[in-house]
Amino acid sequence: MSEGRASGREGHANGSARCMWMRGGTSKGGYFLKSDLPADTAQRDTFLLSVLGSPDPRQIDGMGGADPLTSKVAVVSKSERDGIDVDYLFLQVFVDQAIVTDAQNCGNILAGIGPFAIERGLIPATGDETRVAIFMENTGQVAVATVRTPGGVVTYAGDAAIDGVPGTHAPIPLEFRDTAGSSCGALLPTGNAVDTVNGVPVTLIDNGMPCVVMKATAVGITGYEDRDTLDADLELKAKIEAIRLIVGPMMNLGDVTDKSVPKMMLVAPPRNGGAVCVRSFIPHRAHATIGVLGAVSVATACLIEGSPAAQVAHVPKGSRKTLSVEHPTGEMSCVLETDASGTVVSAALLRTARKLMDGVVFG
Ligand code: NQM
Repeated sequence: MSEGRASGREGHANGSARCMWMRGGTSKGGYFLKSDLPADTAQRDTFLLSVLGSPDPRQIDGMGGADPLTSKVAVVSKSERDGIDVDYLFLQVFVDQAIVTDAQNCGNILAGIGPFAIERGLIPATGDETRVAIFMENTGQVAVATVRTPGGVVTYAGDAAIDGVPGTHAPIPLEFRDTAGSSCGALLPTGNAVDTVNGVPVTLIDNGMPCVVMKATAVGITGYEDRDTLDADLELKAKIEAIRLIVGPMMNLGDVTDKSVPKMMLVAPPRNGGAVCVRSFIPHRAHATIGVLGAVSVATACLIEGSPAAQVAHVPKGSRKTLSVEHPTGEMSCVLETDASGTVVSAALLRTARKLMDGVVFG
């Protein structure tokens, strides 16, 4: 075991490990070097559940924020792959169940990976900006993050604002390529632009995140509700969970009862000059904003003729389109690049991140 690896020391049953706590985009979680965590997956997960304080709706005995968006973990290592700087495994630690899953990616936590990798010395800073090529182990795809490193040091301060986070911070542009079919094997795993499930027309799509996109009105809401209203709507939640369980196998995800995918995306016409308005469930709680790759997948659905999203969206013309995805606390702009056939070939978004704590965490 290396220094800092979960080691059972200091009277904590599950040990301790070196860790950085960071906000990545509109999420927050623990960032670990892979070498600082137990190599055995079961031991690692027991440690992480204990660190976050799960299972417990308040996560009172751990670092988690009693919300799936703040109960997240990044495991990072130097990459052996050609042209890649670091490997990133995302783990979602459930709040009120003893589940740690790698079945999804996370583009928000991804925003902290570049700064973390530089701070931990996995890669050198290369000037005022450092481009970090990140292999996303969950889905086998690559993202490139650009980190501000004036004088060879990571800075988190800057003038970029993202909705859902107060204040301004250093911009961290993220670029994705070839994210289609990340977990489902194909952009449209059923081969259809629209399937009808329990009488609701849906698009089953995966452009980096498996998503079920439907009109909000098709499940009885406007699509402009706030997070608390959505979370209190148990009838709505039951309706969309029933759909989710049916489409899991259709999307090649198998039984999704204990999985955090697919995400449920309820779309409506934009209200603030954007391309589309979305309320998302991830999958059992409403999202405060929207996931990064979730937004990419919904924006992509807006380009699919005849889909529920296309029916409500205002899509700009041109092969390089900026789609502003409106969410409960603002918007997220996705820049989509399409080829001659109209297929999305790359996506870019702006995020920020901030180091909150660097030290040793106890399980
Ligand atoms: O879709 C939450 C988040 C996410 C995921 C979730 C994400 C993404 O906002 O890339 O960022 O969908 O569970 O952190």
